[in-house]
Amino acid sequence: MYKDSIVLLEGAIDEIKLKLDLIRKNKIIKNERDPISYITSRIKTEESMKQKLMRKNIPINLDNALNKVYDAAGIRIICSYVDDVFEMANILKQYDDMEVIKEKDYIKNPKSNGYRSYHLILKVPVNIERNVKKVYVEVQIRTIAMDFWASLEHEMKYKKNIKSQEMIVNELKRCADESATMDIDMMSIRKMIDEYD
Ligand code: 0O2
Repeated sequence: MYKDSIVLLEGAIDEIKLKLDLIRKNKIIKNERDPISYITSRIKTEESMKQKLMRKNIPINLDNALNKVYDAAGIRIICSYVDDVFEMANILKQYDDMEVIKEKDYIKNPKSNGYRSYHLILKVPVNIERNVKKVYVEVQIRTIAMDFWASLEHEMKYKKNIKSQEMIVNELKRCADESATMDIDMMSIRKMIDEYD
């Protein structure tokens, strides 16, 4: 469906990665802590895009894949601490050349299943020769613990006929809440340690 647009989608991801790389280098030069633990990125598979368009009752075509849903290109920024997540979101929102299309704070407002993450949809200019195209990128910013949880919960979605589904859903919710408490505790401990030279 969007094979010919891969270069644009990858270009948009690279634009954000370059910005993130500079932020990290600048922090290191200033002897500040690197807020990012690691970064992953992906172009959504055509199959997954078709499923998403169908789920949202949107006709399956290239224009809709690139402009009606916003996550053909996606970046995940994994931070150690919750305050780093908000710092990264604020930094990314301040660039003049990227437009913030949508913002969802699933940390302050977790989903009922326990999902936590900060989502930004950015519109990123990509220069190819003399053409500038604006490309949507979904940026998910979360802690290591939130990412660990989301990966496990995501696995459940691919399994059919899970017999103890209700129990697993409840256990996942419990883990999400416990790890959210741990995230806050770890951040508080880090802040206490930070007060010493
Ligand atoms: P995949 O396979 O990860 O690509 P909307 O803004 O509601 O119109 P959307 O895109 O459904 O559209 O918004 P939302 O809720 O911000 O979700 C976008 C992505 O966040 C999802 O993409 C997931 O990657 C992640 N996500 C959201 N909710 C959950 C959740 O409950 N569990 C997990 N593990 N991930 C979640 P996709 O396309 O659904 O999936």
